[in-house]
Amino acid sequence: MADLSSVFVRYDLKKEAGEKTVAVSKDELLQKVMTAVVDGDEDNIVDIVNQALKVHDPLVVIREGLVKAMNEVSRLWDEGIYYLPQTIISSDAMMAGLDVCEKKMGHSMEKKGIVITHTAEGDIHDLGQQIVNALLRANGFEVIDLGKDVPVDDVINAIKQYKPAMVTGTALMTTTMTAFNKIANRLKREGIELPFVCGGGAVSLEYVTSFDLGIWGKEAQQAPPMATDAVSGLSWEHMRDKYNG
Ligand code: B12
Repeated sequence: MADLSSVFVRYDLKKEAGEKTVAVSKDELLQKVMTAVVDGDEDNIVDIVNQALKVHDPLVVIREGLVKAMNEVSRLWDEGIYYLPQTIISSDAMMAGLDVCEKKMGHSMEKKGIVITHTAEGDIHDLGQQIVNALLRANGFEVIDLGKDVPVDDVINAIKQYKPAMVTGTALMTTTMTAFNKIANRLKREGIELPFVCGGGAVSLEYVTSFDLGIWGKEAQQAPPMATDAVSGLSWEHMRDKYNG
């Protein structure tokens, strides 16, 4: 009888195992989380994250485990070691881990205010947005998640419908980030002013501050304090001074 034991071995990863190095955490449990995401270990990520959550706060698991692991995946991609399949599997593992952390954080009963989040038209890179969603919800904000690849018109219509205190956008591609100044210009033309926090690998401080309403978000952790300021009535100009000044 033929030996089929190695039929599911992923030779692509096996071959590259020597070449990839996962960013090292001094904490064994966080290191396991990182390794599981980088290896795309979808079978075990939930258990591994649950183990880490016995010791660490969910925000620490997100920041020191999941986000660091995706930074490592980004590096592996940039260096040509990872291709689309490995990256997709790692992304899925990260999302599964994030889901566990989000459940553990729970949602506070009283909502502090509404924030609309979206990933730019034409862009399916939504991991940054998902992290932003989780952190905002954990901090008691009502998140209207418009999802990924959201047409400019849909963002404008949602802002008119829900009247949020703040809107966020995530873009990972130079071709898609241009949706942000279109949104900001449309809002200004229609007399709507609110802080529009834009983040994601493609966008820079220079780009986001080149149009009115725009505030650059470097790290997802900035989203809750920014939303707190927006709800308390801080204008987009003051927020820009505070966070991008
Ligand atoms: C993972 C990944 C994918 C995954 C996406 C899975 C998913 N669900 O998101 C998959 C495999 C599906 C994918 C597909 C593609 N990808 Co891709 N992908 C990446 C990769 C490796 C990592 C991106 C990532 O998720 N980083 C981790 C997240 C957490 O980072 P982030 O979103 O930037 O968020 C952080 C901050 O920016 C910030 N943040 C983000 N949003 C916000 C919002 C607020 C309010 C705040 C405060 C902060 C904030 O917080 C986060 C950290 O705390 C990058 C390479 C790289 N070096 O970045 C390429 C990359 C983005 N991809 C790229 C490309 C070209 C593609 C494809 C077109 C490939 C193809 N030929 O099909 C398609 C895209 C199709 C499309 N229409 O969108 C290019 C884009 C080039 C460019 N500059 O235009 C990159 C840069 C790779 C490269 N060097 O060429 N990709």
